[in-house]
Amino acid sequence: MKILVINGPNINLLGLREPEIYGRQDYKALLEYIALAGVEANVPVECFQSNHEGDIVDKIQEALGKFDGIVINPAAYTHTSVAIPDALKAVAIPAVEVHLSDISKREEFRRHSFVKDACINTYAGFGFEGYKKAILYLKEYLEGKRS
Ligand code: CA2
Repeated sequence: MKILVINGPNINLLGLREPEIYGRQDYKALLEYIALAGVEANVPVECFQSNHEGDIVDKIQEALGKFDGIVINPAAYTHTSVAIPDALKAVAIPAVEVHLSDISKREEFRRHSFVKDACINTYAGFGFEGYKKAILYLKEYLEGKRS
């Protein structure tokens, strides 16, 4: 079992501004947190970040046959992209959506996710912990312990 974690635009700038929304920790700390979550869950995890929608679509397509599950924080593309959920549906790799902030309680334009329908679950508003929850959820799902 192998899980791919995808982070979208500007997540690489975490910690620079808006700590009240995204926390004080930077992207390097997020990568370390996710790596530890993978070790604790005993699941190999690979991380990918891009500021480009097409690169994220390419990565999802390339995941076919290589990864069993995808954790994705599409960042701003959550609210604009049709290509990313289309790619997730096309490869049919079980995916869990993650957001650091609770997008349901933010500006109107952030409340809708185009990606949600292509995912088996969503964690929003748990900060870094959302990624761990997503990895554990996917692990149980892939082991057949969740439907
Ligand atoms: O809450 C989340 O995880 C988001 O996906 C984060 C995105 C935002 O566009 C989504 O609506 C919700 C933004 C990620 C990074 O934003 C930064 C803002 C200031 C400084 C550094 C990064």
